[in-house]
Amino acid sequence: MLEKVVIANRGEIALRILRACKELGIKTVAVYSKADKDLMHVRLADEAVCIGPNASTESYLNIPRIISAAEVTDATGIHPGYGFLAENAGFAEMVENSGFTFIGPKADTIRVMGDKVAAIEAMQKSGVPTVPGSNGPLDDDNERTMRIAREIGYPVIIKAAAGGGGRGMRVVHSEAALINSIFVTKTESKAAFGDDTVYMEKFLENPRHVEVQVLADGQGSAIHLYDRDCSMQRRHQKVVEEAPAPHIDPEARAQVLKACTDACIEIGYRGAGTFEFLYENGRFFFIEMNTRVQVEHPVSEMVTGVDIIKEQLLIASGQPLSFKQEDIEVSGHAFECRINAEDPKNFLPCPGKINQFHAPGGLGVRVDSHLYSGYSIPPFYDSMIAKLITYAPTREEALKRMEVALDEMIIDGIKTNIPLQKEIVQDTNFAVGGVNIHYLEKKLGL
Ligand code: MV4
Repeated sequence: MLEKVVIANRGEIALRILRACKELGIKTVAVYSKADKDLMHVRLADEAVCIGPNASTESYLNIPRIISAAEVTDATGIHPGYGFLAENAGFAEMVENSGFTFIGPKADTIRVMGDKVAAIEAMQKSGVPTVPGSNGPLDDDNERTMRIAREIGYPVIIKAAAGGGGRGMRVVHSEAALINSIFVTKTESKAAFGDDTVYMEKFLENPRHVEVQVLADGQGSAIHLYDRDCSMQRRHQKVVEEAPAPHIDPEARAQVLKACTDACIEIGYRGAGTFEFLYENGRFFFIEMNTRVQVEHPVSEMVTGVDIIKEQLLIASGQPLSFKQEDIEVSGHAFECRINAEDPKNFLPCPGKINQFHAPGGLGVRVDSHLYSGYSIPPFYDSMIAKLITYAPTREEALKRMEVALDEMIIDGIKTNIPLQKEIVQDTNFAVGGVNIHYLEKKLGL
């Protein structure tokens, strides 16, 4: 078993990882920037090391400082959380080469999934359904490119192989615009990622974002924890997530879940991961794989009873998965509202001091947050300050529970998006379930 783990992250996920380590009897090392000395998990960790100034480039993204912190504390493993270095293959490699356990997939797996063209190719080989597209990079043979687009049918979307999460993509509606759009996407991609490889897909106009959570031990076993719907988003930032995804065709679901676990075994996947799909007209289309634990993992935990972070730690400790797919049942329904320190009208970040924090509670209410009364939210990092999660036997009850919990939550001293979340949970179309990825932006009049 891992003996001592460096938590290479901050905020709510650092606290979440700390709790899982404590339950498993693993010692913890918090690494923090100057601005983060008052974080809750820094107080609760067995040891804490300041790794640099406020800027994340000099602290949470500074690989040598994080590895040094592991060295000076005699840690055995490093958990990257999400964001920061979580999907940096070079980091994973350096962690392992320095003699520590990276709590995540092999560096090579992270590298393959970071290259969206390679990821799609790997998935197709394993029978995961993908979006009709170029199946490989576009080259400078314009005739060939135009032929591919014609075969797929307009609109098409040009995506950067090094992109993902909504960065480096462009929709093309006609052949007249195709070649220039590819040129612009390549130029932007080169500037942003240092790589101008692009590929083409059919542009799906009104899909939902449905993703599948998996756990694999890298020793031949893989299971899924069903699906989540994350369609309620604005500018590629998820706002509300739920599990399981509502109104999914049962046959398509069974097929895609099986394909995901098959793919994990085929590629020798290790750790927690997420297969991202677009879901339209009863069909799933793979777009990307995330090789980290995700912000929204709690909704899957609530409906399956599996502690995803504990499983990450057990897998990284070399233990085979202790359960089989048949042992995992999905029961009930869960929602997660992301609570951000931001102006609910213009979405600008609102850091500052929390005079009073009151977390809602009661049956089926979970709050994953590092907040406490008197804490000051620094202006240097992401504005997400809490995740409010509700669970109930039915979707309807879980949604009502969220409405009540949002009313009870007090975050005094700064502006938050709680008013927006209240609007969303009272939205009649959201109550029915199954709204698409454009719903929130349209509702907000963007
Ligand atoms: C797409 C798409 C439509 N068709 N691909 C955006 C984020 C990145 N992960 C992939 N994205 C999209 N890819 C095809 N072929 C629409 C989006 C998209 C989107 C996807 C998921 C969640 C929110 C989104 C918002 C805008 C566009």
